[in-house]
Amino acid sequence: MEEITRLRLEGYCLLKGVIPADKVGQVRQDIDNEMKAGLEAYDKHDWSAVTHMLSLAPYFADQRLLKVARTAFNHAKVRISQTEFKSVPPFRNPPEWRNFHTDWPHDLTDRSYCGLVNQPFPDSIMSITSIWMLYPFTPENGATWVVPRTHRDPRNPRGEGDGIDGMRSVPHEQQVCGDAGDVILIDSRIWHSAGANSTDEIRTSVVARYSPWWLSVDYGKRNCAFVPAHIFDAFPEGVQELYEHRRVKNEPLLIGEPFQQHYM
Ligand SMILES: O=C(O)CCC(=O)C(=O)O
Repeated sequence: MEEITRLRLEGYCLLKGVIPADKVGQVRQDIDNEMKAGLEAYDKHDWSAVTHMLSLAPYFADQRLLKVARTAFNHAKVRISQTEFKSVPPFRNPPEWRNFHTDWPHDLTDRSYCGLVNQPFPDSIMSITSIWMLYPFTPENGATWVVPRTHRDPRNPRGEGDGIDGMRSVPHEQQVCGDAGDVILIDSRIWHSAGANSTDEIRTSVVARYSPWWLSVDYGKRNCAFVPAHIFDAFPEGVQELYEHRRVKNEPLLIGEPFQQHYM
Protein backbone atom coordinates (compact mmCIF):
# COMPACT_ATOMS: atom_id res chain seq x y z
CA MET A 1 0.00 0.00 0.00
CA GLU A 2 1.26 3.50 -0.80
CA GLU A 3 2.57 5.38 2.27
CA ILE A 4 -0.01 8.19 2.10
CA THR A 5 -2.84 5.67 1.67
CA ARG A 6 -1.68 3.73 4.70
CA LEU A 7 -1.42 6.92 6.76
CA ARG A 8 -4.95 7.89 5.80
CA LEU A 9 -6.51 4.45 6.26
CA GLU A 10 -4.52 2.95 9.13
CA GLY A 11 -3.36 6.17 10.83
CA TYR A 12 0.35 5.39 10.40
CA CYS A 13 2.97 4.35 7.85
CA LEU A 14 6.64 3.39 7.79
CA LEU A 15 9.14 5.13 5.51
CA LYS A 16 12.06 2.80 4.88
CA GLY A 17 15.65 4.02 4.60
CA VAL A 18 15.20 7.78 5.01
CA ILE A 19 18.71 7.96 6.47
CA PRO A 20 21.15 5.88 4.37
CA ALA A 21 22.59 2.81 6.11
CA ASP A 22 26.15 4.16 5.85
CA LYS A 23 25.21 7.44 7.55
CA VAL A 24 22.83 6.43 10.32
CA GLY A 25 25.52 5.07 12.69
CA GLN A 26 27.18 8.49 12.95
CA VAL A 27 23.84 10.28 13.36
CA ARG A 28 22.91 7.89 16.16
CA GLN A 29 26.21 8.51 17.93
CA ASP A 30 25.74 12.28 17.61
CA ILE A 31 22.25 12.07 19.12
CA ASP A 32 23.44 9.90 22.03
CA ASN A 33 26.33 12.32 22.66
CA GLU A 34 24.24 15.50 22.42
CA MET A 35 21.11 14.40 24.28
CA LYS A 36 22.15 15.61 27.74
CA ALA A 37 23.27 19.04 26.49
CA GLY A 38 20.18 19.29 24.28
CA LEU A 39 17.79 18.57 27.16
CA GLU A 40 19.58 21.13 29.33
CA ALA A 41 19.48 23.80 26.62
CA TYR A 42 15.73 23.24 26.33
CA ASP A 43 15.04 23.22 30.08
CA LYS A 44 17.20 26.21 30.92
CA HIS A 45 17.15 28.37 27.79
CA ASP A 46 14.12 27.23 25.73
CA TRP A 47 16.35 26.15 22.86
CA SER A 48 14.67 23.69 20.51
CA ALA A 49 16.14 20.19 20.65
CA VAL A 50 16.99 20.53 16.96
CA THR A 51 19.87 22.81 18.02
CA HIS A 52 21.58 19.63 19.24
CA MET A 53 20.67 17.44 16.25
CA LEU A 54 22.80 19.02 13.57
CA SER A 55 23.68 15.84 11.65
CA LEU A 56 20.05 14.62 11.76
CA ALA A 57 18.32 17.91 10.94
CA PRO A 58 18.97 17.84 7.15
CA TYR A 59 16.89 14.65 6.90
CA PHE A 60 13.86 16.44 8.39
CA ALA A 61 13.42 17.99 4.93
CA ASP A 62 13.47 14.60 3.19
CA GLN A 63 11.41 14.95 0.02
CA ARG A 64 9.54 11.64 0.37
CA LEU A 65 8.51 12.51 3.93
CA LEU A 66 7.47 16.05 2.99
CA LYS A 67 5.44 14.74 0.06
CA VAL A 68 3.43 12.51 2.42
CA ALA A 69 2.92 15.39 4.89
CA ARG A 70 1.97 17.92 2.21
CA THR A 71 -0.46 15.49 0.61
CA ALA A 72 -2.01 14.62 3.98
CA PHE A 73 -2.44 18.33 4.89
CA ASN A 74 -3.32 19.24 1.30
CA HIS A 75 -0.96 22.20 1.39
CA ALA A 76 2.69 22.83 0.53
CA LYS A 77 3.47 24.91 3.62
CA VAL A 78 4.43 22.57 6.45
CA ARG A 79 6.27 23.47 9.67
CA ILE A 80 7.88 21.50 12.46
CA SER A 81 6.06 22.39 15.67
CA GLN A 82 8.00 20.27 18.19
CA THR A 83 11.29 18.38 18.22
CA GLU A 84 12.23 15.99 21.03
CA PHE A 85 14.76 13.39 22.12
CA LYS A 86 12.79 10.13 22.51
CA SER A 87 15.36 7.48 23.34
CA VAL A 88 14.26 4.63 25.61
CA PRO A 89 16.97 3.79 28.18
CA PRO A 90 18.13 0.20 28.76
CA PHE A 91 16.07 -1.98 31.10
CA ARG A 92 13.15 0.47 31.12
CA ASN A 93 9.76 -0.93 32.28
CA PRO A 94 8.34 -4.48 32.25
CA PRO A 95 7.30 -5.86 28.82
CA GLU A 96 3.56 -5.41 29.51
CA TRP A 97 4.02 -1.67 30.15
CA ARG A 98 2.06 0.76 27.92
CA ASN A 99 1.24 4.46 27.95
CA PHE A 100 -1.25 4.92 25.13
CA HIS A 101 -2.05 8.49 24.19
CA THR A 102 -2.65 10.76 21.22
CA ASP A 103 -0.27 13.58 20.29
CA TRP A 104 -0.43 17.35 20.23
CA PRO A 105 -2.76 19.02 19.34
CA HIS A 106 -4.82 15.97 20.32
CA ASP A 107 -2.95 15.27 23.56
CA LEU A 108 -5.59 15.66 26.26
CA THR A 109 -3.03 15.96 29.08
CA ASP A 110 -0.25 17.93 27.43
CA ARG A 111 2.08 19.03 30.21
CA SER A 112 3.43 22.18 28.61
CA TYR A 113 0.02 23.79 27.95
CA CYS A 114 0.48 23.81 24.20
CA GLY A 115 -3.27 23.97 23.69
CA LEU A 116 -5.46 21.08 22.69
CA VAL A 117 -8.43 20.10 20.57
CA ASN A 118 -11.21 18.97 22.88
CA GLN A 119 -13.26 15.84 22.23
CA PRO A 120 -14.97 15.08 19.95
CA PHE A 121 -12.07 15.55 17.54
CA PRO A 122 -13.05 16.82 14.07
CA ASP A 123 -12.37 14.22 11.37
CA SER A 124 -9.35 16.09 10.05
CA ILE A 125 -5.60 15.50 10.24
CA MET A 126 -3.89 18.32 12.16
CA SER A 127 -0.35 17.02 12.77
CA ILE A 128 1.94 14.15 11.90
CA THR A 129 4.46 12.84 14.41
CA SER A 130 7.61 11.42 12.83
CA ILE A 131 9.49 8.89 14.95
CA TRP A 132 13.09 8.50 13.80
CA MET A 133 14.60 5.06 14.35
CA LEU A 134 18.31 5.67 14.85
CA TYR A 135 18.73 2.12 16.09
CA PRO A 136 16.66 -0.90 14.95
CA PHE A 137 13.24 -0.95 16.67
CA THR A 138 12.44 -4.45 17.95
CA PRO A 139 9.84 -6.01 20.28
CA GLU A 140 12.63 -6.36 22.87
CA ASN A 141 13.94 -2.78 22.89
CA GLY A 142 10.68 -0.86 22.91
CA ALA A 143 9.43 -0.48 19.34
CA THR A 144 6.45 1.89 19.15
CA TRP A 145 2.96 0.43 19.71
CA VAL A 146 0.07 1.70 17.59
CA VAL A 147 -3.60 0.76 17.43
CA PRO A 148 -4.42 0.93 13.71
CA ARG A 149 -7.43 3.03 12.66
CA THR A 150 -7.95 4.62 16.08
CA HIS A 151 -7.23 8.02 14.50
CA ARG A 152 -10.93 8.02 13.64
CA ASP A 153 -12.18 6.54 16.91
CA PRO A 154 -14.16 9.08 18.97
CA ARG A 155 -12.79 7.65 22.20
CA ASN A 156 -9.36 8.42 23.65
CA PRO A 157 -7.02 6.51 26.01
CA ARG A 158 -6.86 9.67 28.16
CA GLY A 159 -10.48 10.65 27.60
CA GLU A 160 -12.52 11.11 30.77
CA GLY A 161 -15.31 8.56 30.79
CA ASP A 162 -14.09 6.68 27.72
CA GLY A 163 -13.28 3.66 29.89
CA ILE A 164 -9.92 2.84 28.29
CA ASP A 165 -6.97 1.88 30.45
CA GLY A 166 -4.13 3.25 28.35
CA MET A 167 -1.54 1.85 30.74
CA ARG A 168 -2.34 -1.70 29.57
CA SER A 169 -2.37 -3.65 26.36
CA VAL A 170 -5.24 -2.56 24.05
CA PRO A 171 -7.03 -4.89 21.56
CA HIS A 172 -5.58 -4.80 18.01
CA GLU A 173 -2.35 -3.08 19.16
CA GLN A 174 0.65 -3.65 16.88
CA GLN A 175 4.33 -2.97 17.36
CA VAL A 176 6.06 -1.11 14.52
CA CYS A 177 9.53 -2.60 14.08
CA GLY A 178 12.12 -1.40 11.59
CA ASP A 179 15.73 -0.73 10.74
CA ALA A 180 17.98 2.13 11.76
CA GLY A 181 17.24 4.97 9.33
CA ASP A 182 13.50 4.20 8.99
CA VAL A 183 10.86 6.72 10.06
CA ILE A 184 7.35 6.05 11.38
CA LEU A 185 4.74 8.67 10.52
CA ILE A 186 1.60 8.73 12.64
CA ASP A 187 -1.52 10.87 12.48
CA SER A 188 -1.46 12.71 15.84
CA ARG A 189 -4.87 11.19 16.66
CA ILE A 190 -3.79 7.53 16.56
CA TRP A 191 -3.49 5.75 19.93
CA HIS A 192 0.19 4.93 20.41
CA SER A 193 2.80 4.24 23.07
CA ALA A 194 6.55 3.76 23.35
CA GLY A 195 7.42 0.15 24.20
CA ALA A 196 9.39 -1.27 27.11
CA ASN A 197 13.11 -1.81 26.66
CA SER A 198 14.28 -5.08 28.20
CA THR A 199 17.71 -4.97 26.54
CA ASP A 200 20.95 -3.49 27.87
CA GLU A 201 21.17 -0.94 25.02
CA ILE A 202 19.53 2.42 24.53
CA ARG A 203 16.79 2.61 21.85
CA THR A 204 17.99 5.83 20.29
CA SER A 205 15.23 7.85 18.65
CA VAL A 206 13.98 11.35 18.00
CA VAL A 207 10.54 12.80 17.36
CA ALA A 208 9.67 15.74 15.08
CA ARG A 209 6.06 16.84 14.73
CA TYR A 210 4.94 18.28 11.37
CA SER A 211 1.98 20.66 11.29
CA PRO A 212 0.14 22.52 8.54
CA TRP A 213 0.63 26.30 8.16
CA TRP A 214 -2.73 27.12 9.70
CA LEU A 215 -2.21 25.39 13.05
CA SER A 216 -1.18 27.84 15.77
CA VAL A 217 2.22 27.09 17.27
CA ASP A 218 2.24 30.09 19.60
CA TYR A 219 1.33 28.30 22.81
CA GLY A 220 3.30 26.24 25.31
CA LYS A 221 6.98 25.64 25.99
CA ARG A 222 7.59 22.93 23.43
CA ASN A 223 5.92 24.76 20.54
CA CYS A 224 7.81 27.94 21.35
CA ALA A 225 11.28 26.42 21.86
CA PHE A 226 13.44 28.53 19.56
CA VAL A 227 16.46 28.19 17.30
CA PRO A 228 19.15 30.84 17.85
CA ALA A 229 20.01 32.68 14.63
CA HIS A 230 23.61 31.43 14.42
CA ILE A 231 22.40 27.80 14.39
CA PHE A 232 19.37 28.44 12.17
CA ASP A 233 21.49 30.17 9.55
CA ALA A 234 23.69 27.07 9.19
CA PHE A 235 20.71 24.79 8.37
CA PRO A 236 20.09 23.77 4.76
CA GLU A 237 17.37 25.87 3.10
CA GLY A 238 14.72 23.14 3.24
CA VAL A 239 15.20 22.78 7.01
CA GLN A 240 15.11 26.55 7.50
CA GLU A 241 11.64 26.54 5.93
CA LEU A 242 10.44 24.08 8.56
CA TYR A 243 11.76 26.11 11.50
CA GLU A 244 11.63 29.72 10.23
CA HIS A 245 8.76 30.57 12.62
CA ARG A 246 11.13 29.85 15.55
CA ARG A 247 14.34 31.49 14.35
CA VAL A 248 14.44 33.76 17.38
CA LYS A 249 12.80 33.78 20.78
CA ASN A 250 9.17 34.91 21.11
CA GLU A 251 7.29 34.81 24.39
CA PRO A 252 4.64 32.04 24.28
CA LEU A 253 1.03 33.11 24.78
CA LEU A 254 -0.59 31.75 27.93
CA ILE A 255 -3.51 29.42 27.40
CA GLY A 256 -3.84 27.66 30.79
CA GLU A 257 -3.82 24.08 31.97
CA PRO A 258 -5.61 21.44 29.89
CA PHE A 259 -8.70 21.43 32.16
CA GLN A 260 -9.04 25.19 31.66
CA GLN A 261 -9.03 24.76 27.92
CA HIS A 262 -12.59 23.39 27.76
CA TYR A 263 -15.25 25.69 26.45
CA MET A 264 -17.54 26.20 29.46
O1 LIG B 1 9.02 6.77 21.35
C1 LIG B 1 8.02 6.17 20.89
O2 LIG B 1 8.07 5.00 20.51
C2 LIG B 1 6.71 6.87 20.84
C3 LIG B 1 6.84 8.37 20.96
C4 LIG B 1 5.62 9.01 21.51
O3 LIG B 1 4.78 8.39 22.09
C5 LIG B 1 5.42 10.44 21.36
O4 LIG B 1 6.34 11.17 20.98
O5 LIG B 1 4.30 10.92 21.60
